[in-house]
Amino acid sequence: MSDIILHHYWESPYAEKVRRILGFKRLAWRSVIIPMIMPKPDLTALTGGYRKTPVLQLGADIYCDTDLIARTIDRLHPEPSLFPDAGAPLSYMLGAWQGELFWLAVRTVGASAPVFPPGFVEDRATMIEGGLSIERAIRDAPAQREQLRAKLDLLDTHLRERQFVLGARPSLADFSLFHPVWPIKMVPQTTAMLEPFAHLRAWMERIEALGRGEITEIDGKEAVEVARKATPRTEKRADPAEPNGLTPGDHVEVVHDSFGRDPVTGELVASSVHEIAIRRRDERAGDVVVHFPREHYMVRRV
Ligand SMILES: N[C@@H](CCC(=O)N[C@@H](CS)C(=O)NCC(=O)O)C(=O)O
Repeated sequence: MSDIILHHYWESPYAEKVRRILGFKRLAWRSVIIPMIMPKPDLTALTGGYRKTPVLQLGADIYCDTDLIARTIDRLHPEPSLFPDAGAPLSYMLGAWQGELFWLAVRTVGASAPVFPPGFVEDRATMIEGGLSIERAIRDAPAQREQLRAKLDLLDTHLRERQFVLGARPSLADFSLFHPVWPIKMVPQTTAMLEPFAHLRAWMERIEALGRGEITEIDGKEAVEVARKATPRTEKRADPAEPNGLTPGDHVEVVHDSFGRDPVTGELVASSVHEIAIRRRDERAGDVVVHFPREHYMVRRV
């Protein structure tokens, strides 16, 4: 089995979701710190254009998006399960709420403290269709703080009766809902927002107690070299029920349906109801297979 390499930066909430999953599974992993803003030359050599954080690398197989990263880690390291009590569908359904919580938290933290480095806002503006208006962000900040409080209250009330989001054991739902609250706790100017929510705070401590696994640092060039020396492990697999009739060998483009719409193109290798894998060749990384989830991604023949 290939070593786990996670491409991330420490401030990224979505990366924190995966770091905590790796802690929950007590896994050893290699950490590659990627830049917070573009360009990210080592990362995009592997992904073919996807620039978001985090990305999981297993040899020459590259996994984009935390939904698929979680599924992949759980498939390779099934114990303890991320999906106890058949909780996978509900965990994924809560993903949309995770996204709402994430945006409210990021905007509230950003409006409360100087957390964004130079060039950050301009960089993120390129990822949003129609750009990003600072005036609008400032105007909406008070209302978003209230919306955020309402969400935190729902989570706190839910956790009054339970140790974890789906019951007695941690599941993907916990990691999905933990990471957007984490920056609110970490940034001193917003920590007090969590004060009224004792159940939520106790739940966060239970997740933090899981740690982040055993970490070794490597640099991006080394990770590209790992891919170049490896052979992708993904076998050709057609999905007989593929709604648009896509089959292995087709040239396709995969793009997220909203934030960060950088397309990745390649030859379809395998697809199923929850995953699509495309092969591409990179000057530096060699032959790689890049994997995406199906939910929230658009796949088109090119
Ligand atoms: N749906 C994606 C969302 C990831 C995401 O939006 N991550 C943020 C960082 S927390 C990001 O990519 N920001 C832009 C960047 O890092 O370049 C996932 O689940 O992985």
